[in-house]
Amino acid sequence: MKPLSSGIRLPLAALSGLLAGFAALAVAELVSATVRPESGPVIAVGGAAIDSTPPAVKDWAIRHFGTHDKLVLQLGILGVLALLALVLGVLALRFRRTGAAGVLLFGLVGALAASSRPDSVGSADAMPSMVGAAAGAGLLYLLIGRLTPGAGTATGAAEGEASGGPQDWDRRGFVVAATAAAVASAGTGLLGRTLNNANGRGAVASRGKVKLPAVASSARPLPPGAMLHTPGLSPFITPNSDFYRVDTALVVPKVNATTWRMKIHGKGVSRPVTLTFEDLLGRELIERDITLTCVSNEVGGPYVGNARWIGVRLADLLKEAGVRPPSRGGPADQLVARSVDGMTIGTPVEDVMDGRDALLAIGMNGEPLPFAHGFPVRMVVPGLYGYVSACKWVRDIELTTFDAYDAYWVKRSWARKAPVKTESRIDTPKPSARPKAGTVMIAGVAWAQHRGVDRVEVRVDEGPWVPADLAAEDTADTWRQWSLPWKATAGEHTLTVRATDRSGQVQTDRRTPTIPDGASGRHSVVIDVD
Ligand SMILES: Nc1nc2c(c(=O)[nH]1)N[C@H]1C(S)=C(S)[C@@H](COP(=O)(O)O)O[C@H]1N2
Ligand SMILES: [Mo]
Repeated sequence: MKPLSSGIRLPLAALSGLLAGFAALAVAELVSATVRPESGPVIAVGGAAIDSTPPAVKDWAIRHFGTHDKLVLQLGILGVLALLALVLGVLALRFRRTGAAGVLLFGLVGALAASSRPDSVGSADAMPSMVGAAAGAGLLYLLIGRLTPGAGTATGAAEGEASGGPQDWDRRGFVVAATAAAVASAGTGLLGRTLNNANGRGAVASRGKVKLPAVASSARPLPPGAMLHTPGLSPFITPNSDFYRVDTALVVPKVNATTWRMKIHGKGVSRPVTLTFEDLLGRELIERDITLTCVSNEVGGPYVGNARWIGVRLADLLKEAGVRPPSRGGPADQLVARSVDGMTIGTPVEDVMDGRDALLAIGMNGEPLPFAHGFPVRMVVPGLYGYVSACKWVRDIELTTFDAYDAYWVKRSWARKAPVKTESRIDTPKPSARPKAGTVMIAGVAWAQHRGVDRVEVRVDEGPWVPADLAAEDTADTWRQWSLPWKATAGEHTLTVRATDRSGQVQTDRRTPTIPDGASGRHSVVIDVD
């Protein structure tokens, strides 16, 4: 065997590694279409990476990549895989079997990740990675064979010699095999993608068929003056397309509403129920405006939105199931919602049953829930951060206790209970804006869900707190817009806002990080007036 450094064989071996990796992923994609899209190795490893990321890093990633964090993660995994594939290819040139075995080993990692995901359907989830890795390993073994003397066909070697000087490898054989492998992999991968997409089409069709019934209780008509229209200010109702999205799902679950079922069971449930989507549509529906906020939202951050939700009162369903809140002697103080993608979200039973509009929501701003926001059914509970209240793609509700069970984020050092903190945000002017001296509109939103916002004040530099004009309140569960015309003078200025909620609490200036129960502090914007 020749030393590794011999000319072109080295980069060709690396290329073989890449092709083997590509083939493995393509075959895995195709096999995953017969299992479920989430069982593919990249998604499974990505999901495992998300779940085992330290909370601080995850919080950082959410903030810095926003909703793109998942794309970044997938690209990162693909980048690492490509590097590993290059290395395995080079290794295989020297140790052909070992290189191929290396590909199998990575398949095993993918298989283990896939079959240990919380939403795993069992050993079938291991198939895409295993079959894919077997294909990749076989291909690598074959391609390296063309590069290794003695392994190529005699004619191939002879042709190589005849056409281009001394050569001890099967050039034509390699080119043919490599090209065929690349084409076949691309075709296989595409077919897998297409089948995976087709699998989601049933769910898409089921959503298209949903007609939201008339509601028994409409949202309060907006009082006059509830909406301000200052340029640059967040709209009072956040359109679905602009609504923030925070979840751990690498692939948005496509749940078919016609086969969706949800169970309510557990401690203190005397009459367990199983609900279909039809059942929900046939029940009394209410429509409510509720502002949702993420615990990962930094002071001044974007992870807050206000929507008009339609759903059934969760408390009614619980009562029918025989559930009593702890204050009335019920044995369960925690309601754990489970989603189709294995998320668990724990909510205080007391909060859900204390008369607030805790919803099992099916509609958002006049349409069925978008897939990204939990179609067909999600929870929405006014006053609590999303991670302790707003389970999307919910499929199971279990009554238990906080002592007996820690939900997903609690296991990762977030707080068990997390009411939304009183916060306010300056939407305009933007940081580093350069408005002209004269009247400048300062405007933004303030929220203290389920308590209500009573006052918003703005301060310029170290000046006095000046009350802002508050838009009329929709409900205590919604945010309020505010604005303040300001006679801006030239120079650099710091604008700061603070809200006061109905319990009299002034938004604190004490800065705390998002972990464990939400950021606190006041939002400031530094601008330069010309
Ligand atoms: N299944 C599932 N539900 C979930 C989450 C999730 O990761 N998976 N994230 C929660 C968090 S942290 C928040 S803030 C809200 C966000 O809801 P949205 O994406 O519709 O804005 O969903 C909650 N429900
Ligand atoms: Mo969140």
